Amino acid sequence: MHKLKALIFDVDGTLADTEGDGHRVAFNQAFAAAGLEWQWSPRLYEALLAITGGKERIRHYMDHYVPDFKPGGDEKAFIAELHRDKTRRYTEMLETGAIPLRPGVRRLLNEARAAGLRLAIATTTSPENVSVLLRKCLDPDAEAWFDVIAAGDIVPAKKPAPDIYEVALERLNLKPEECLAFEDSENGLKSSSRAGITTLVTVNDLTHGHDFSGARLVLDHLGEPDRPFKVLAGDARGAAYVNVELLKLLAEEACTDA
Ligand code: XBP
Ligand code: MG
Repeated sequence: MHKLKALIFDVDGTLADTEGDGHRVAFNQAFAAAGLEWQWSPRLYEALLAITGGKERIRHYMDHYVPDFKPGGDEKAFIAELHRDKTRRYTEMLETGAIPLRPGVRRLLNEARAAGLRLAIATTTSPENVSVLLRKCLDPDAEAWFDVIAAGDIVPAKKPAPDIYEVALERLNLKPEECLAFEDSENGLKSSSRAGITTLVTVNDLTHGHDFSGARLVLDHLGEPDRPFKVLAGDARGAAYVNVELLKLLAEEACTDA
């Protein structure tokens, strides 16, 4: 018998393709506004995504790509201020023009709610980014659909550490085997797997080359009745799109395997 009680979603790259045309652009705008000549090209950004967390990513860039650069004052405060401006620009971008949700996301969230499954978020990005994305891209009331939104700096160690998923489990008051996680990246999959949660991956243009061994199912997207997913790894049990029935089967299968 399956024990599935909750679905825990990553945000960036999983709910919507927010990285390339969203976060990356906001970082570059913040750099320009601060008078810095830094430009993160799509190609460079793809490499920088290996470092999760915007502040952590800026620090990594400074250490490895512009090692001679020294900010006037305290480095931590400099990065924090730069990142604050990036967050302001990113949220403003979403307020004025929503980024579309990935295929199947809205449908699956609605079906899961109707079936009595609880919803949660476990993400590296800042909480204000999650709020505006849910509000503008999903539904004005969408924040209330999620019992738990675990985001950003509430954990000192970001993905691939399991901490953010562990916080989500603790706040849901559920065991890992009672949940399924949805991720799009290797760091995300490592994080959810280390927390003991069975994970379904939907890849995107920035992550399709990642190592997803350990995922229960790897798909190109969640699919819709008129837009079937492609199975990249795992057994989709003959399904053409992800629905609650398939998720219950996956959860049951994971319990039997354990
Ligand atoms: C998302 C991230 C974040 C975003 C930017 O990873 O790594 O850093 O790129 O957001 P995941 P912030 O999808 O695995 O949670 O600048 O707010 O950190
Ligand atoms: Mg992600």
